[in-house]
Amino acid sequence: MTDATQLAARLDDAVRSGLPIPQLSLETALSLDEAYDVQRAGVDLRRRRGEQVTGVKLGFTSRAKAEQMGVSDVIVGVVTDAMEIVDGGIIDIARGVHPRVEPEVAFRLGESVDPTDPAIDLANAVTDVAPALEVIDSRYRDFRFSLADVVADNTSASAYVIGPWQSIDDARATDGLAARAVELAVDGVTGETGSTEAILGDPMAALPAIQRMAARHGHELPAGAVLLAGAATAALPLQAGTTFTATVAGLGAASLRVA
Ligand code: OOG
Repeated sequence: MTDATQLAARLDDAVRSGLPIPQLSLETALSLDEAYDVQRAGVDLRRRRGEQVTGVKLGFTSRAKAEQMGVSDVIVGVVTDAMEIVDGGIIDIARGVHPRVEPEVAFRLGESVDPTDPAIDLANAVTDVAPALEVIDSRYRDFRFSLADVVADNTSASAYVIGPWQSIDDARATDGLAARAVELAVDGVTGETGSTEAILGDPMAALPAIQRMAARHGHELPAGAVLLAGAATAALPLQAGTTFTATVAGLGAASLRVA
């Protein structure tokens, strides 16, 4: 068993037990590339359990998020069908270690893309856009980590909800996607507010970033893949018995009930 497989198994145990582990970087010097190897080994474990990869997510695209977590580089992670919750669906709070939720913008690919092909512009393959919620749940104690730690931990990916899809062309024709108001509400009361501008200045800017990261770290971008562009505000802790709703002006809303 390689180190990456062993480290991935420790993170996977934390996902399944709900018990946090110490940061890997406290014991093991992990380069960023090695951290992506651990992430890949963790995704392989999920695949062997029958999970199917549904897409990729970008992290730390927002300055508020980066400041909240004390980390600054953009990172990429993988989402699977086991993480998907239908819009308005229920998440069991007992499933996580210390889950938090954040409002996002999601894209969907109409065709498969080879991210390593420099002639390809990922934006041209995107057909739809939607408001989304992402549940992040660091497997590390106190939600504290280095950049390598969080990459190894599949960028804290835990669950996601996609709101109504609409055509990217229609959405962009009316004012583009930048500078749209974003709200994260808890039981209908405003919790966090922000703007899609927080996502790299414009969520469209997440696409070349995803392409570059996917090419570098070997993530696939098949037709139908969901691309989560990153959070537009700081994250809020999930609380049992509450409903979280992310609203993106002009795109609509996505919601999640916590049981
Ligand atoms: C890492 C994941 C951050 C985002 O949208 O910035 C992320 C974390 O904060 O645990 O998904």
